[in-house]
Amino acid sequence: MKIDVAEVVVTSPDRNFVTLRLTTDDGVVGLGDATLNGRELAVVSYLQDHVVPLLLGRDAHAIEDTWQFLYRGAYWRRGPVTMAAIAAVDVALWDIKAKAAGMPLYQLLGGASRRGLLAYGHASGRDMPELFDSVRLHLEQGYRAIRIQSGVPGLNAIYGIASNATAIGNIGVRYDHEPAQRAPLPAEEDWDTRSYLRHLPDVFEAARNEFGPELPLLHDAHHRLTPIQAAKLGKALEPYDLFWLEDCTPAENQDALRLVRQHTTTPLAIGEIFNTVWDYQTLIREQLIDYVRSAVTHTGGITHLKRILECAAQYQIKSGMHGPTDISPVGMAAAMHLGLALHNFGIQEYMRHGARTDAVFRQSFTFADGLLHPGDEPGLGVALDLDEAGKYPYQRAYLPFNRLKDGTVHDW
Ligand code: GCO
Ligand code: MG
Repeated sequence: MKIDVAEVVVTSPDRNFVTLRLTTDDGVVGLGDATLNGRELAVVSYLQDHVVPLLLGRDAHAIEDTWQFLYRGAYWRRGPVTMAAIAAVDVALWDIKAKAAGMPLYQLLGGASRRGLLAYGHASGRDMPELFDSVRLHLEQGYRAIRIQSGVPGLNAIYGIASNATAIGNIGVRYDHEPAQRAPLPAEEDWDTRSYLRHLPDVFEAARNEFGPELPLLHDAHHRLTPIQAAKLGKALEPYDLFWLEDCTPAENQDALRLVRQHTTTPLAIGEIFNTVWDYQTLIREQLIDYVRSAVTHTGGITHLKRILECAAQYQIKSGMHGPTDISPVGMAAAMHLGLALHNFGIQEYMRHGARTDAVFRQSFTFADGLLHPGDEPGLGVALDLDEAGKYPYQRAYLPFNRLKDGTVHDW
């Protein structure tokens, strides 16, 4: 079975998505997600100009060989653009292999290790009443684990706070706060770490008083703290029993988490902007984290993320795969199949896509009683409707950026 056609499809139903669509000489179609939020067209070029010519005529079954060929053959290694492009090829080939075998992909990855994947959603509010309404809405929608992000008095716009609420279909309201606005220039947010550190423990105390001790609660600090600030926050949050504190320090500095770890037992998660196993070497070997946050889409696909998670398993570190709306339904399906099969699955981030996105990408997953399941269709269980996709051309979008009160650009 040879790769006969390789197309890169860019569509922007609710936001931009980049999809690689491979067709074999006997007509099997495989899909891979290559969406890199705010830098989408760099991956399109990497695929179209440099990878597609290498794929035509290759054995579609040779997944490991193709991975090594694309990774080592490029010579220039790692990085989000390269690893998203390789991920798209890898996932499309797994989709093809599973369809050829007539099985849902998780069966090829070892079979189901559980009934479904515990998923968490994003609740947020500018103040506590708004935040609590958002938590209640998520509970009504079936979530059994919830990330909470709150406004900070004195700051106008910060990461993770819903700016608008959109009514969608029969599932209620989607809080559309995922960053990357369709805009000619990035939006500016503001930040003050001392105000945040003072305010956040009160938010968690109020949330525990309101929703009780059982509900798993998570929080994302989005890389904005120094190691000692993160250590202080982790300690302050210990009474509220977080499921995890995410990205507390800038992700480039693996050593930072050694200091954080010395001071707090709050579980730590990191990795959404990592792209290879080498970004995790220190973190895994020294047991400095509890959850691996990488997405299949940005980490070289199923082949490479499985490798990372198998290393992590030796140290009791679990998966917590990245799943905001900038991971396409194809990338989400890949995460669900891998998560269902892995022994050391922890939790899956899951935000709902909009109705237009769901019409472009027809999906077979289910979400019931807090658990996701990828479904039992052969392959990933996602079909790309090219006519629908063609209705929504690419629109330039940028992630926001952040300034401190004195104007200094800060981690966003
Ligand atoms: C998360 C992430 C996202 C990122 C986004 C950037 O935890 O889901 O932090 O909200 O900011 O994926 O493109
Ligand atoms: Mg995050």
